[in-house]
Amino acid sequence: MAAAGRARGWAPRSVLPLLRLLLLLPPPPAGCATARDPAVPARLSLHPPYFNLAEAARIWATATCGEREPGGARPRPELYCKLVGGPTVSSSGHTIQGQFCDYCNSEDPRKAHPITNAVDGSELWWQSPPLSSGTRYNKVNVTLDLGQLFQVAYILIKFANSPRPDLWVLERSVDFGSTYSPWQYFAHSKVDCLEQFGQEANRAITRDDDVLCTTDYSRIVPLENGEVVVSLINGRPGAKNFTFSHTLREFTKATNIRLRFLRTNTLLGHLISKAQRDPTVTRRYYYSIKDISIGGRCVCNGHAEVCSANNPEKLFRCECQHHTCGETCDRCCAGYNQRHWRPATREQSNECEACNCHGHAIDCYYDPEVERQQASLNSQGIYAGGGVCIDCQHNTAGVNCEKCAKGYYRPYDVPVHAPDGCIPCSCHPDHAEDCQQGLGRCTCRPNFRGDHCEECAAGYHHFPVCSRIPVFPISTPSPEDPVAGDIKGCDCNLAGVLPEICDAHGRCLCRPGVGGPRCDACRWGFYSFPICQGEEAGIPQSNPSHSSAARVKERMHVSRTTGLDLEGHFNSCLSLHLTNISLACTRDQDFA
Ligand SMILES: [Ca+2]
Repeated sequence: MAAAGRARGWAPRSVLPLLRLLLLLPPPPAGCATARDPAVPARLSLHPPYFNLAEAARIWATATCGEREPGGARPRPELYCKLVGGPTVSSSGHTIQGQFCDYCNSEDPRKAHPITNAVDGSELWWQSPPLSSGTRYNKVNVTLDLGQLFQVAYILIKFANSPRPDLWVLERSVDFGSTYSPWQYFAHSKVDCLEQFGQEANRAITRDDDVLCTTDYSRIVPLENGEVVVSLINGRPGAKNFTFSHTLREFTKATNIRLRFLRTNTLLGHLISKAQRDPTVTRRYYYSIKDISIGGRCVCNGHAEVCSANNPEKLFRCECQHHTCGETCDRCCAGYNQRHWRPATREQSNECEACNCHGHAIDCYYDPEVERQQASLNSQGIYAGGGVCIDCQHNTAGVNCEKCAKGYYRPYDVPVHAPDGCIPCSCHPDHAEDCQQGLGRCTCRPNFRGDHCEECAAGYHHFPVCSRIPVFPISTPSPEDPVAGDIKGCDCNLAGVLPEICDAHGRCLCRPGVGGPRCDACRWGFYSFPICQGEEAGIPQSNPSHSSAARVKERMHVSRTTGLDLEGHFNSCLSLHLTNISLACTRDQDFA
């Protein structure tokens, strides 16, 4: 096996424009070196020029004539003969039974045929071991490692001093050589296409990723200097609209290209099985390649018109435009994710769009849900796109860093993009969680109230602690022994209680003159709830509207509800509480 890495960073050869014409490649995109014709509308997708990928590729072969393999028993120098007569150029070869023969020797520069000769652009060639060294040399692989992902438009292979192969497969890898898939099959006959590859020969292309089996390039003639041209774009349905055909764009991608030779061509191919043991015949059967050209370009997704290796890694890199980034311009640059990334097309540049973070963030990400909700403001001030600002600075927050962070507010007259627009809320952090935008009024915690949360909220006491006023069971007979799940607030009549309402045990704290468990009646000797004036303030006047019949009715009600004979007491009650008899005399303790 021979391997070689080649220097990168060279200029494309002048032969490529000719190849482009020859292969009817699409014209270079607008913005390239050629002057733009004003009559032709500018393409909105950008593409770097095609160049010969083979010149920068690493190449190796599984076997090379005159090169010793590890543990191999092949002779060196290794004798081979040509199918045709004399040498085409002056050589030190000699003639055996009318055949021109010579030796390969990797140790003699004049007789060496290393695989690097296949990509050197010169007349030197690579040559495989002849089948006289073993019929296993029917199967030889030549692999090119492109080093990165490229889009390949065509492959041109010039063969040297042997006919083109009889049976072989052109393969590609998009995962740096881990797996290979066929690009095109080559066979001498239609039967071989079917039997060897399961493909109908020379079928018309109907799909962008059709893998063809062609018999055009396996004929015995020319015996020397034959060529194979494979166009991977032209003739396919997507060729006229390459940027729109995802299938064709994918079909042309490769990181590695492999020529998997399976059978050499012979003058009498059907006799090879009989002749293969005859070294005088089989030393004429081998592969030779003078040069391989691979027309390809960087995959830049329509966002770059220059791809160069002018970087420390010496790898070809798209010089991305349209605010795109990444090796293949396959993502939007930081801060330009207002829209979802898309490749450029002939009609649309699909430029990445800046997010509107009001100068408070440098990066953003795209969220389709935010776009669906129209929650993101673009740089034109319109709710369009799905950019979400990342790491808002200057105490800002929100999808567009348009809000102030918690604990900060922006006064009404300060613009949203002002770097110091968000100022701290002037609220005690223990009393308030935040403050309102514009005015800065404090948003109090639940147990505080007031503009500056300077007092306890209803139901809380003891500023600045503002703890909750205790709550007590009312449905259990003993407030000191509450039942879990049966807790309610103090059950007091607020018209009759002191400001404290109730004590730590839930007992209502009645105002002077007021009595009862709920402080909802005047004590004995006081009247006019909730005023509950004292007796000494004067004997109330008889209420003339209160008829004797009504009094009897009320007296009977009191008797029923208390179960006591209160008639004597009731009369006294009536005499004192004529204005509010039902409140004053319906509670038993008032009569105790
Ligand atoms: Ca060469």
